[in-house]
This record gives sequence, C-alpha cells and structure tokens, in this order.
Amino acid sequence: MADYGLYWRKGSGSMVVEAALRLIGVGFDRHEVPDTFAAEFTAINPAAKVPVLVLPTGQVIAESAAILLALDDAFPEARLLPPQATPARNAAVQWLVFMTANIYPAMLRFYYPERHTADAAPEAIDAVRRKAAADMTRDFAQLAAAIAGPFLVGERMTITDVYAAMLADWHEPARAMPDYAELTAALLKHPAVAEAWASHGFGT
Ligand SMILES: N[C@@H](CCC(=O)N[C@@H](CS)C(=O)NCC(=O)O)C(=O)O
Repeated sequence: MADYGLYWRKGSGSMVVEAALRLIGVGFDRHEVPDTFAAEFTAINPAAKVPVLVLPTGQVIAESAAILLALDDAFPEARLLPPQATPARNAAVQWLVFMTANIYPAMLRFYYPERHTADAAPEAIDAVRRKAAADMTRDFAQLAAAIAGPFLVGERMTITDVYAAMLADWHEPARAMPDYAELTAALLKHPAVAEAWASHGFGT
C-alpha cells in the first residue's frame, strides 16, 4: 500500500496535487470520487470537495493550497516552492493564495451560478455568470502581468505555475492568452506534470 491517498476526480483541482506527488516521486493511491459524492466521501471531507489528501500518518487534508504547502514542508528538496524565507517563495505563495482566494471561487461562480444566488430567475443566474467572467478577466490579467518568464517567479517551475495553468485550462479566454499558453507549454516539458495533466484529461 502506498504512503499517500489522493481523492480525485477527472478534470478537477486534484490535478495539481497529483502533479506535486509525481514531482516529489512519492508513492500514492488514487481514489476516484464519483460525480454523485457518496456519504463515505463526505465523511472524509464534509465540504464534499476534491482534492483531499490522506497523509501516511492518517491525517486528512482538504483545500488545495493547504495540501501543496504541507507537501512542500514535508519534501523541501523537491522544490515545489522556492526555499523558505526567500523573495521567490513569498511571491509564489502570494500568487497561490491569490488564485485560491479569487480565481478558483470565480470559476465556481461561473460554472455553478445557480449556487451563488437566492434568485432562481434566469437573468439573476446570468448576472452571476457575467460578473464571475468579468472578475476572472481582471484576475487572470493581473496574474499574467506578474509572470517573470518562462515561469511565474523566473527560471524554475514551481507548483504555483501548475496551479495557474490548471485554472487557465478551465476557462477558454484565459487558455487563449499567450501568457498561459507559453506557461503551459513550458511546464508540460516536465514529465511528472505532463503525466498528471494527461491523466486528469487537461488540455483537451
Ligand atoms: N477551495 C477548494 C475548492 C475545491 C473545489 O471546489 N473542488 C471542486 C472540483 S474542482 C469540487 O469538488 N466540486 C464539487 C462540488 O462543488 O459539488 C480547494 O482549493 O481545494
């Protein structure tokens, strides 16, 4: 039995966690969560969201950014993020949090607008979607402007780059931006990332 357990769904945010595990080179079991989340899974994560990572200690961690930070703490030599207390790390963590706090929630408002309004009228739902799209346009542009090149914080890929490419792949206007196309092409040169990307059905 592998050390880590990853609860995942195809095309979901579990892709970046799988990429991290593959970059580290640690063994992990994948547990695919069906579309209709079973009671068994909500017992593991009451928020009923993937990704969820089970550590070798048995601790269960939800929230993608928390999982990535925990993995970086456990395997600093894998350099998912730049070394502690460096300007590059501060920037990589800032943009990671920027994405989880802003772009990911806007993405959910865009794809599940009916969950984000108490008004079931089609025009209310459409308004949620339009605002979410406008917010993403603003936030993807802000993030793109920060890319030092070829990666966000310079010459070396971090897990924040994989996160950015993942979010951009979900949203056609972002995917079409040269900044994200170039970032994605650069990180897919890493076989570990390419494997997670393909196994989650990204880029299709
Ligand atoms: N803040 C969470 C968001 C996770 C999330 O929304 N995951 C989606 C898949 S990408 C999910 O499981 N959605 C199921 C649902 O909302 O029903 C994180 O960063 O991990």
